[in-house]
This record gives sequence, structure tokens and C-alpha cells, in this order.
Amino acid sequence: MSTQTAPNTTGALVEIKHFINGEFVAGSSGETFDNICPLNGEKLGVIHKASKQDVDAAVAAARAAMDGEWGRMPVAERLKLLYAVADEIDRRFDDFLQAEIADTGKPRSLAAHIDIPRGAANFKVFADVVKNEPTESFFLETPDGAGALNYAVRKPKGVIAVISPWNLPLLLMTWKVGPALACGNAVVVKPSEETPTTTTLLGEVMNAVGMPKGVFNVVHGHGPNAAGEFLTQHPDVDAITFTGETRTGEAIMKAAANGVRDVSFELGGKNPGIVFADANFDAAIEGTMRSVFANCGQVCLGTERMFVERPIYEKFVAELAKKAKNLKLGHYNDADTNLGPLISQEHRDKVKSYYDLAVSEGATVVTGGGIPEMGDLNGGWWIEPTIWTDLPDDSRTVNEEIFGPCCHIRPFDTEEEVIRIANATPYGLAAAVWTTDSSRTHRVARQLDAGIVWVNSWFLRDLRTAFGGSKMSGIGREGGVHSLEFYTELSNVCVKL
Ligand code: NAD
Ligand code: 6OD
Repeated sequence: MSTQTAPNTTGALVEIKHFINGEFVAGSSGETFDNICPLNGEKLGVIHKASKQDVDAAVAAARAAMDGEWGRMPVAERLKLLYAVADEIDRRFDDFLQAEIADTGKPRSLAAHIDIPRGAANFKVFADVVKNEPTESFFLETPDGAGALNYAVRKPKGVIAVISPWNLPLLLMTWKVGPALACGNAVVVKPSEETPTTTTLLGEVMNAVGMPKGVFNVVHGHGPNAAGEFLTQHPDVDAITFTGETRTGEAIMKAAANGVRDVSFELGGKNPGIVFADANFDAAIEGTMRSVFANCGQVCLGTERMFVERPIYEKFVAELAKKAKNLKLGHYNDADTNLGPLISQEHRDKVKSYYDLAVSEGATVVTGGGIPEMGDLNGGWWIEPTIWTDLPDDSRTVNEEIFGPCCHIRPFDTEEEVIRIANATPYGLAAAVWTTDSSRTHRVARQLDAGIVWVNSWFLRDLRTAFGGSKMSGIGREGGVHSLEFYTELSNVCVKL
């Protein structure tokens, strides 16, 4: 077996090791598990499992980096390293692309337009944010009448644990590592056990640009009673940033309570898409095709609950179904592939169980609902794009996050009604509203319980804006200066004059 960390372009099996203190190292226990390609179920290689001892070594390396050269490095020099990381990801674009599509099965065109460019942008944008951070100071009369100069110093928090999911592996991991490093922290990353390769490749990038040892570390393995839990429970981790399921967030929050560590959580969603009769119909259909089916529905911001105003309801259902039936499932290298497989057998079983549940809850299956025949690719985790109607508001299918290429479409009659049902969920991540009435835009958007409301678009991102969820969809906001709030500690200095 090849011990390379580079992606599987030759058909050779790849051994994914931990990256600790600037070196690729095998796990101390010698235990590994298989990395499987979701496209066809073939083995891509093996992944080392981190023991407690491996996690200790990674955290110790990060702490040493904070106490050493990295902790003392002038900001301008630190930011130069981040720009170099972005450039090196761009230079190795094809390696990252191949690694990401092999781990996830997603279409090459999707990863080439979204995942990999964002991997580089996440370093560049947050270096820019730190470079342009305004400085402020206040000269005030204090309450006792004496003058004082107050100013605040932003300091890195220290060692940050980054726990990331499998749906947009490089994008979501660098979305946290970029600002963490820009602010001067050191990180230990635990990528999803399903998608370890691009995070590992980033270790090669760090070495290539001369990043000091220990600033970026990676440990591999599963969550409970494994690498994820060893990391979040580690007493020398100062803060934890996590993207993943709400249930996992609850477990990590308990771990973070030991030692009162700060958390930033981006969790699950069951997001509404709302289409008013005055919307640009074609744009709403096009946008909904993306918000329901992009990445095979494995996007936390996806709109699994669609609400369409009654005058255009029948036409909308028919047109969306027509387009969904035309989606091409296939190999990531085929230029006309729209949808890849789901990430794993376990996830396919979960999504399929919701397809079956929908039927037992009384759904009309407008299209899909099954497992497609994929010929040579039958060993992969395929599922049909699916649309339901006629489910009751309290059915599990329309209340629980499925994370697959599916949606339920329900008609509505009034603005008040749709706002009420859209908000009737324990989640509060995102919403998409389609209307050409500008007053309605603002009236509806501000009443929706969501961290992000897109109007006449979906997943249109400006990385300087606040991103995060309310209710059970998360804690905190990241993006632009909001990331600085989490990745730094503000210390106020008060000088009596
Ligand atoms: P997951 O919660 O199963 O796993 C995410 C990560 O947490 C993985 O690295 C996993 O190994 C680790 N983990 C699991 N249990 C752990 C534990 N007890 N302690 C420490 N680490 C643990 O999520 P997933 O299945 O990888 O991702 C899909 C979920 O992520 C969906 O619910 C989706 O909505 C959510 N998500 C949210 C956002 C957002 O921005 N809000 C973005 C992407 C995905
Ligand atoms: O674009 C982002 O920064 C982001 N965090 C996207 C999340 C997508 C969820 O699947």
C-alpha cells in the first residue's frame, strides 16, 4: 500500500496518517479503518485511528506552537503565511479536487466550482479581515470624573479543536481553520471519518509554505469514545468549533462544560423555502432545484420544507417534478452528472427509511422514493431525488432533518400562515424566500426564525457576513469580524490619566 498522503489518482490504495507537529505519523495503536468511495463502494485506502495518546501529542504540539515562534510571530508575517496557504491550495487544485470527489462521490464540476475554491478563499478572506481590523480606543470621563484611556487588545484564544463534517469537507474545515490561524491560534482538526483526505493534504500545504510545526495538526477517527471525544474532552483545548448534527453538538457541549471552554456550533436544519405567487417563477424553480438537490441534498442550508402560494402551487409542483426527473445521477467525471451518491451506506439507510416513513405517513410521492438502478455503480450509495406532497404538518418527514435529495411541498394562502408554519420547527438555520414585492421581502425576512434568510437566491455567500443558526441550529456566528469574536479573547486595558 502506498504511504503517500496525496489523493488516489492512480488506483493505488492510500494510507491516511495523522499530521502532528509537522509530520505524518501512524497511530500509536496501529489500528486503522477503511476509507470507502461512495460512488461504487470500492476501498480507497485505510485511515489511522487516533488513540488518546495521539490526541495528547497533537494538543501538546499545538500548545508548544502557541508558546513558541508562532505565538510571537508579528501579525504581518502570520498573514503572509495564510496568503501562501491559499496560493498553494490553488496550485494543487487538481490534487484537492481529486481527493474531495473520491471521498464524497460528488460531481467534479460541483467540487471544482464550490468546495476547492472556497478552501483557498477561506484563508485569504480571513487574512484580509485581520489585516483590515479597525483599531479603536476610547478616552472617557470615568463615572468618578477622572479621565482614563481604555483600549482593547485582541489575543488568540490558544489551542482550538476543529471538528468537521463530511458534506463539504475542505470548505467547512477551512472555514474554521482560516480564521483560527489568522487570529494567531493553533488548531487540532478532527475531520469526518468519511472524508479524511483533503484535511490531510492541507498538512502538506502547511509544510510547503513553511508554517511553523504544531500550528496545524490533524487526528483521524470516529466521534464517540474515539478521536472526536478524546479531543473535545482534552483539558488543554481552549475552545471548540464544531459543524455537524445537533445531537453531536449536545454531546460536545457537555464535554466543553469541563473547564468552561467556549463553543461555536453550526448544526442541523429543516429549512423553509417560501415561494409567493408574485415570484419570478423560473428563477424560483431554478433556485429550488439547487436548494433541494445540490450535493445530493447533503447541505445543511437545503430547503426540505417548501411552501408555495396556492395560485401557483400545482404549476410549481409539476415543474419541479419534471426537472427533478431529468436530473442525471452518475459518475463524478461525467460532465452531465448532476447528482452523486449519498456519503455512506449508513446515511443511505437513514434517508431511505425516511422515504418509507413518508409513504406510511400518507405522502403522495410526486417523483422518486426509491433506490435507482446504476449499473456499474450499483455498489455505491445511490438514492432517487424525491418530492412529496399532502403530508400533515405534524408528520416526522416534514419535521426531522433528512439530509437527502428530497422535499415536501405544501400550499399556503396568507403571509401570516406561511410565517407561522415556517417557524414551527426547533431549528433556525436558513430560509429562502422568492418574491418580487420588496415590502414583503423585508416584512417576511425579519419575521423568520433563521440565522440566514436568502431572498430570490440561495447559498449566495459573502464571507464577511454573519453565518450561523438560531434555536437548535447552532450557537454563535462566524464570518468576517464575527469570527474574530470567537477566535480571540478581548482584553481591556484601562489607563488612568
Ligand atoms: P456528525 O455530527 O455526525 O459528525 C460531525 C463530526 O463530529 C465528525 O467529525 C464526527 O466524527 C464528529 N463527532 C461525532 N460524534 C462526536 C462526539 N461525541 N464528540 C466529538 N466529535 C464527534 O455530522 P455529519 O453527519 O458529519 O454531518 C451532517 C450534519 O451536519 C447534518 O446534521 C447537517 O445539518 C450538519 N451541518 C451543519 C452545517 C451548518 O453550517 N449549520 C454545515 C454542514 C453540516
Ligand atoms: O458557506 C459557509 O461558510 C458554510 N458554513 C456553509 C455551510 C453549508 C452547510 O452544509
